[in-house]
Amino acid sequence: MANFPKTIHFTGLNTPVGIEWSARNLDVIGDIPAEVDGAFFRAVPDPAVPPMYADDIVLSGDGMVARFAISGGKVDYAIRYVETERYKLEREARRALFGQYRNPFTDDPAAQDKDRTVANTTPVWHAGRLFMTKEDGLGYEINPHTLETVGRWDYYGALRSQTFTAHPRIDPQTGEMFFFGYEAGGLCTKDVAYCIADKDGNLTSEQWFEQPYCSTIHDFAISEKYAIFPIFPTTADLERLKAGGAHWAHQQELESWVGIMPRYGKVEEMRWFRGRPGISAFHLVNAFDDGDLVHLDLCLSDTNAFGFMREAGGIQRDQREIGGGLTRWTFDMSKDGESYAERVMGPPGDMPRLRDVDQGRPYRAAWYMSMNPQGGPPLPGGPVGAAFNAMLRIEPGNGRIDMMPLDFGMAISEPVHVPSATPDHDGWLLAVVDRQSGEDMFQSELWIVEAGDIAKGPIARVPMPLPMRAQVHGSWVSRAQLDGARVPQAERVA
Ligand code: V55
Ligand code: FE
Repeated sequence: MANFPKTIHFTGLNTPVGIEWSARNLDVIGDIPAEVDGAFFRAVPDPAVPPMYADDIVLSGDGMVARFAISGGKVDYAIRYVETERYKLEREARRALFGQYRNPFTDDPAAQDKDRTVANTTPVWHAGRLFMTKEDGLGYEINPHTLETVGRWDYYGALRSQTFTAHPRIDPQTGEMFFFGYEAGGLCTKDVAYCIADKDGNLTSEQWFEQPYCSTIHDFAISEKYAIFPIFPTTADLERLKAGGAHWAHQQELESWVGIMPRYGKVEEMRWFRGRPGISAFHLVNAFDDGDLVHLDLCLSDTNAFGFMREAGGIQRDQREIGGGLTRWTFDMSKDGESYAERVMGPPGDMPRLRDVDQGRPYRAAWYMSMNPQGGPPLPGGPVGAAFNAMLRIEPGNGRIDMMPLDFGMAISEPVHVPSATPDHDGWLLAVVDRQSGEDMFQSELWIVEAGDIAKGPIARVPMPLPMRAQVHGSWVSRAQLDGARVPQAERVA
């Protein structure tokens, strides 16, 4: 990797791998329960060519889609590049044509007006299709059996938004996918498209509204009645981009907002609640209705978790000095006004997971990643540069918190949740765990953990034969869902 910069974004756990590979029948230590039957898809940013600028970041890495296929206690693995327009152009040129993160004004002329997205954030399964998504562009459909790229997904030309979130929400009862795109009308616009796709994958609704300022809306939430859009003061500016500057700058003094509208309503019905200045959250756990109240649980921090977004806003703060916690916001929809209640429920952390059936509903337990107080300094790596080394399970109803701590020199990436058919059984969590084994050497393993008893550690482990670059998000797709996969159709071209 001699041609990559020697920064946190390209060394340690973030060392580029760039190998498309597969392996069958990986070694399994312990027993994988028979109910764990399906595929764990992972989104892994991994730059295929060295970056144009030495200060490039993990978030710019070309998306790779990986799959652990698990059945009968056996595990196969495969990983391939998402063949975005950008990936194909740069592969052909054998060098970077696209410049800074989300700044087209820094691109090579050969990249002009081309699709800049790297589809590297979340594998999304809906209505029999798999998409690789990133919030700056449309998703790319992936053949879930071969991991080949089918093409850019725009709902048969129906979607007007230029972007598609990496965090759509699927209602477990209706099968509908609720999603949005921000900067929907183009670079640095305040336009947000709020959309619904029905259970068959057809776009049934797309409405646009303006957010208070152009912020990075990374995630949103649905309850049974509402769609909820959090607006945090990390903002984009076209003049800054034209001058070659950063897409995002965090503004510590600027107020935050939450927009709430009936999920089947009109965007004109949006109610705006005003929040504290400077706060930030990338991921929301869940939202649910409780009479006239709406509860929103989120991984809140007192500033932006990404160093490059803080620095662009002139904020000097060490990663370890960021405050925050798992937080519940409660909105009383029967009252007028802009205020809401706030209560801290758990330690700081991120990458929350929920059972699919609990989406938008009251829930018994959620899981998220955090820091082990006894785990020593975090391993450098992952998108923010410091990897998590503990998993937490929280029961918001009674405040109970359990931990699966990892030892010194270990890191965990976001798990997926696998449900069990047994009533009251929490199911399982599957996550990749990395262990430092030498200077710039890491051993990765897939861990299978009982979701109701995380403190006892993994019940099965799958050591990986090759290094693996840090993942962003993952998704579990059951055997039944895989069996219902649509065969990619030939008429759709990239
Ligand atoms: C995030 C990740 C991204 C991105 C913007 O985790 C935000 C947050 C992997 O890419 O482009
Ligand atoms: Fe995310």
